[in-house]
Amino acid sequence: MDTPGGGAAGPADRAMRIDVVTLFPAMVAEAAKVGITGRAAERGLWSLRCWNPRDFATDAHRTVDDRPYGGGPGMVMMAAPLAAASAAARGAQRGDGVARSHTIYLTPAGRPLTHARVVELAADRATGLVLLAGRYEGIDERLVEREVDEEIAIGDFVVSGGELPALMLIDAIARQLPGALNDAQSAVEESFVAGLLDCPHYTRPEIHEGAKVPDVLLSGHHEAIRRWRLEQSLKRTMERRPDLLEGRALAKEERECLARIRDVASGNGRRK
Ligand code: 9WO
Repeated sequence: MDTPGGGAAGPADRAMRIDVVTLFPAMVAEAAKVGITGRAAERGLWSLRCWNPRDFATDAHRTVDDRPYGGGPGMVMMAAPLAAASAAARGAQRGDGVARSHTIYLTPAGRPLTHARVVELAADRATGLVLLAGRYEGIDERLVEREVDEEIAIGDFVVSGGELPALMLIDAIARQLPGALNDAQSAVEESFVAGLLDCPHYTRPEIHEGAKVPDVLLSGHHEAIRRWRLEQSLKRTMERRPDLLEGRALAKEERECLARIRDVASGNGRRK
């Protein structure tokens, strides 16, 4: 299924090409048209094509799955239709001027995805990505051995298919493409990239169900607001993801802020 992306792009700012092998191409194509990924495609930053292994099945019933050797529940995706669909994707990437292809299988057994890996994948726009989205109980291992360059897990959980993990990977990559984000969205990105969780956000009305917006955010005092937001990010990160702080180089202001937060948390909070 063709999902035309954006306009032409030169070598330096060429559009990133991503193909998805999936039994549900419409699910992937429609979801990718929404929000930041859709806007990035319209801006010519990336383009999507989907390939359905069922279109490459050779029998009259367009069979793509079969019972597992060795017995057991469920069905396994057959190697041949997947291999033919992957080859078609790679061939189309070559035909469209993509220098090389990198095939990624989305599976809980893969290497956990990190921001660093997303940045690497987004930076190499000369390499087309072919994302394999499995269904049923999995795919024939011989396909994995022969065709897959990298296995990626989005998290330690199992969902019904690889399509949603593939869409999460696409979304994370699209956000890294120059021109994809506006200033506000970049700010959200920056906070995670800075290694901190985001601060709390508030909008109108000032009182919702009796709960007020923090006074500092209404003060118009930009430096006080900046400090409050940094403090809140550090506090949340310390409480929810202390691992993000381990080994992270802290600026002097961040160190002092964390010390104050820890003092308050341990009950030694000195009034200013
Ligand atoms: C399922 C599974 C369960 C335990 C350990 C390893 C596993 N691999 C798979 C698998 O590859 N399943 C196929 C793809 C078929 C069933 C749907 N699939 C899937 C991929 N479910 N969940 C994912 C997934 C992918 C990336 N990150 C998290 C979950």
